[in-house]
Amino acid sequence: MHLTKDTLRADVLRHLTYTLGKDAPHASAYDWRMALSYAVRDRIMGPWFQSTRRTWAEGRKRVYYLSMEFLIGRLLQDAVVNLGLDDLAREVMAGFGQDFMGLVEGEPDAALGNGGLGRLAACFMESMATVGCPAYGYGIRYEHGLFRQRFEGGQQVESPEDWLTQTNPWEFPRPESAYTIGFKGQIEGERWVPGETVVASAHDTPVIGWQGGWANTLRLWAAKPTTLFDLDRFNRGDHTAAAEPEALARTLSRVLYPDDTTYQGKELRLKQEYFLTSAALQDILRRHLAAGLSVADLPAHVAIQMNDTHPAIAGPELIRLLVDEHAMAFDTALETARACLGYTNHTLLPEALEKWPTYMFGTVLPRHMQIVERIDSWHRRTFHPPHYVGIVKHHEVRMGELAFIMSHKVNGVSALHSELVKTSLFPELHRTHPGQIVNQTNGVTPRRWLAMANRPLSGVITQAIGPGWEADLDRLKGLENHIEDKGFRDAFQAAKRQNKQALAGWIAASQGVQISPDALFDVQVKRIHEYKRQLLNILQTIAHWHRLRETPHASAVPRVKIFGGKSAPGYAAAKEIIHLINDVAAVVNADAQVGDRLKVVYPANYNVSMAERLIPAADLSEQISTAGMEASGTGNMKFMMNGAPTIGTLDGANVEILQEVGAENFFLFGLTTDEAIRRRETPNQSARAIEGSEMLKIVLQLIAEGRFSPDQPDRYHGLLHRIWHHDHFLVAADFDAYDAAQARVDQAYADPEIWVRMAARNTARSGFFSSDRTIRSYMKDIWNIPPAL
Ligand code: 26W
Repeated sequence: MHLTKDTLRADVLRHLTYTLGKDAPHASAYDWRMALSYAVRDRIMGPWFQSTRRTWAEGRKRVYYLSMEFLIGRLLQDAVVNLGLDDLAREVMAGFGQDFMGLVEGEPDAALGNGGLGRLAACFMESMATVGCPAYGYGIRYEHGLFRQRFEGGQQVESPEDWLTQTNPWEFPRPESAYTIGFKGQIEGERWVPGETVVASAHDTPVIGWQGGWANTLRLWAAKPTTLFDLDRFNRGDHTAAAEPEALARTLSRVLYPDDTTYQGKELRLKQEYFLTSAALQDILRRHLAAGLSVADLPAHVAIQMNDTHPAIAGPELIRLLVDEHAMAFDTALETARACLGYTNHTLLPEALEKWPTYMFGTVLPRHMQIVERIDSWHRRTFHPPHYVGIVKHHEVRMGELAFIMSHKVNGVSALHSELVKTSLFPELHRTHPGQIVNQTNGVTPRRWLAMANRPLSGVITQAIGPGWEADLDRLKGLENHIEDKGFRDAFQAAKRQNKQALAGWIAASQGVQISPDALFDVQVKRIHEYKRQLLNILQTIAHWHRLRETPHASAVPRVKIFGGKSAPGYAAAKEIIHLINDVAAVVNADAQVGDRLKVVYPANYNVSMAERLIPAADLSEQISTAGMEASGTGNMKFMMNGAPTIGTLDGANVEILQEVGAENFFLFGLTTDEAIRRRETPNQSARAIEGSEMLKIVLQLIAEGRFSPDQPDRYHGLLHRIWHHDHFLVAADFDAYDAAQARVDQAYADPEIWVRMAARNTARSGFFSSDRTIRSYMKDIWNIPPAL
């Protein structure tokens, strides 16, 4: 991958001229970014073709990662960093009078996901390319990704996102790879005659690994009509009706469902899930057969991973294709499918578990309904589970049970979560299929989240332990030997300070709030959800504010509370929390008495790019979910890598973070999973907790009086009533412990020599949380694929 400045320069100019049709003196920043993107993209073609050739020449088994979400973010800088073109690209673009980072920031995020599950899929794609795991990601090419968020009067307002209004330089349309997808209709004999059809048309994006050693394909499907246009109707003057088939088909890939963790039984969603899954499976079979292999050999060559239950129709669909189109016997088809399929569970929340009314499922997918019933009876006959266990129950098709039964391995995403999958989500199926549930603790890609997002710290790391840690993250352990070296500690601190200064500049410019880089940057960024307890954080912020006002002259560690995250549009309780955070921010930030000692900022429209700014500048990572409710968390790992200690509960992967980093470098508080379950059963548990906490009483009183909503003093009375009387998420029960943990944070931060050691130890001990480790573990335990690199 040796590339001189002159070649890259010439390539950028060539694309500007011949691909974009622009003369340099008239080129806009957009044109320059596109030209650079194409020039960089050219460098991916070599490894991409090479990887594909090797996979087929060596008859390698491939993984197919089926996901309704891929939360990718921007790709230009990622490609540049992975190809090692970072310095070159800066220099070349500067030569054209263009600021490289300015161009990078012009790229719209590919926001084809809601949160953790979608971002995990994107990290996995990058890691599969880095470790040399032959893989295809399959998803939907949503025209509109996750909605844009803005605040009006402190409240969330959504508007459509439209990343595709600009040309997407990273994708290749593949109109020749198209499949017909059927819905509804009848069964005639054993044959399904769909009543509606659409075409799934492929768009490929290459995914390049570290140092360009391997590249895989992300294949996203766009829905197209089978018949383009009703010409007869058009000629008769009925112009709107003429376009109907097109409009109908397009709705399928029009928009990403913005519901994170609340499931709604909408027919369009079921159709989207089947659209993705059927297109992917037809493509997998076509490729397998084109290589001259037989359908019976499928499990030796193909591993299919279902990212949650969203593509769980893959079980019945693969059986349908094998039985109806390849004349395989039903039981053989079922065993073949099971040998290929794996299912990852990402949530225990009952409201997130997909269940389809049998009438809807049977109407949209009549053949699959028959197959599901046969799978259920095969399962009963073969394994004799307890009589009440089944896929179809109470007139619903339960996708969790379907995915479980149709897979050879089921996995949770952290050690704690995987145990809870065994004991509380699928206890009977676990007893019926011992050993089928395994753990695969999540990870994140250190290329995007450290090498790319945090250049200052990456430089310090390379200076200390040499290059190459980016693809061998356990090597960060070597930083431990430098922690007692004052020069290293100063450099570590200086890198953090540089990131904080950059963030302060961005916040001043975008939010109009001045924050001091001397303050402790305390960051909670993630979807807004009651179980993640942003409410606990803002209540403690109020307590802190109150104390500062009571003791105006006491020396205190200055803090900036930073929030980021979107609520599902229909999630009223989450939207109320957003409103409260913004209301508190307005009061606190205008309080001259408190001044720089406390600021609250909540920039709107948190996304992958914003995470890349915020996380490297964070001093403290807020991971404060109610124990037993966060499957893993992956933001927690990104903060740790970037040298921000965690304040958190024993939940999800926090447990493993604590284990790796040690209790001295983690601010632990709160009830455990078992204690939380018992506490909820205690009568009046929240009222008792409030009565027992002087500070919490004051905080709730301030809100009740309308101190943060003077224009509408009773604005939060509903919210307060819920804290007093329900409080399922145990905000009151954990308040004092959280407040005390925050005091320990202040104490530690007050001594920079203590703090920098803690921060550096977090980075040094974060190697386990590389998604390379996660992917190698899936390859070994679930996919049975050896690495090609
Ligand atoms: C059907 C509605 C729906 C949509 C999305 C239900 C559930 C989901 C996802 C499972 C929610 C999700 O993103 N889960 C998160 O997955 C991450 C990656 O494993 C974990 O780190 C998070 O803890 C988990 O909340």
